[in-house]
Amino acid sequence: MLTIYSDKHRLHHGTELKDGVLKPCFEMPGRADTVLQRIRTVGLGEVIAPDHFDVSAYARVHSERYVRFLQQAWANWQAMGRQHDALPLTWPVRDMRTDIEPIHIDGKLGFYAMDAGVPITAGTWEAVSTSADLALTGMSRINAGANAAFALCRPPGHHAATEYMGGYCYLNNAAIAAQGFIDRGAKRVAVLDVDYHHGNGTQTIFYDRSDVMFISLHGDPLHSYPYFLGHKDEQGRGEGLGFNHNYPLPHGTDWASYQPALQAACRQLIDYAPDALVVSLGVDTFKDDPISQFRLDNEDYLHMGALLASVGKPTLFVMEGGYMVDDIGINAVNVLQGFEGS
Ligand code: SP5
Ligand code: ZN
Repeated sequence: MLTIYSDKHRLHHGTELKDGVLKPCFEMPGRADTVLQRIRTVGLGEVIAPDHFDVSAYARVHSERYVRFLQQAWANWQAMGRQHDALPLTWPVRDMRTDIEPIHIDGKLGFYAMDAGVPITAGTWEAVSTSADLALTGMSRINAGANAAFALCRPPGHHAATEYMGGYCYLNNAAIAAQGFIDRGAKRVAVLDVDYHHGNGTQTIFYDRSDVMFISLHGDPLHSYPYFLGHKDEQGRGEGLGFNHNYPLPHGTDWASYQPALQAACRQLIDYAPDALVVSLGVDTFKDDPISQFRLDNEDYLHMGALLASVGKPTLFVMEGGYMVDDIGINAVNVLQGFEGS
């Protein structure tokens, strides 16, 4: 399988607020390095650099003012004489105004964030825009006839919505790629999100649409981040009603209880018959993941890949989460090898 990769991801590694303390993000450069190393070890296939895309491709699913904010945030922050990572500290909760963008950088950061897990550093824009370009390059290769591709994205994207970042995510790589397929003539595209965390950003972006189906398997938001979205009764709205499917699963879910949900999701994908499938591939469902609560084991990811192949559609894999760095390469590449039937 073709992999799209860039070492620009190393330009981004920040600090997050966790358990009341500022700590280095679990979302760290070693994650992508380990996956790339595994790809080379097993000889998965060619590894190519991304093409460059214009920011207008990102603005197909994000607002222009949000993309501008991401581009300029570090400069705005530095202009205040600040050297450390930029983090938000005030959020527009219920009954506050979201129609007027604040001018002060502290206002902007809260306005465009859902949490304090999205530090902005000097290299963040270059890393996140390159990450989106990886997904767009994979999309473009599949559009040109490839059966599958793996965008080794870092930072991840599925928590980012039209106008906000969150959960280590800035630009929604999977959503940008799904929209790319539509813009190149696809009638229907499906996004299947197997990251441990609900893909709130992707769901929100496509919630009113029937041309992009979104399906997510994840830790029940009653107990797991992102807490405020991902319940079973979220089925889409208007035109999009019936084109959003959530499978919230309990703590301790292992392959025996995960497999039937994934099987059901695959049946929905087959019925929908998309022109292309985008898989938001998070492997934080692993039993030893430091921030998640499922119990999948290394070899379960081979079965996951085989099930995804049974959908029988051109498939773009987009890397999302997975924080047990020692196993992230084995688990992610097992999905890809399972998909290819090896
Ligand atoms: C892309 C992705 O996987 N983002 C995940 C962001 C999660 N951020 C908040 C995690 C809070 C987890 N707290 C659980 C503590 C367990 N000891
Ligand atoms: Zn996750």
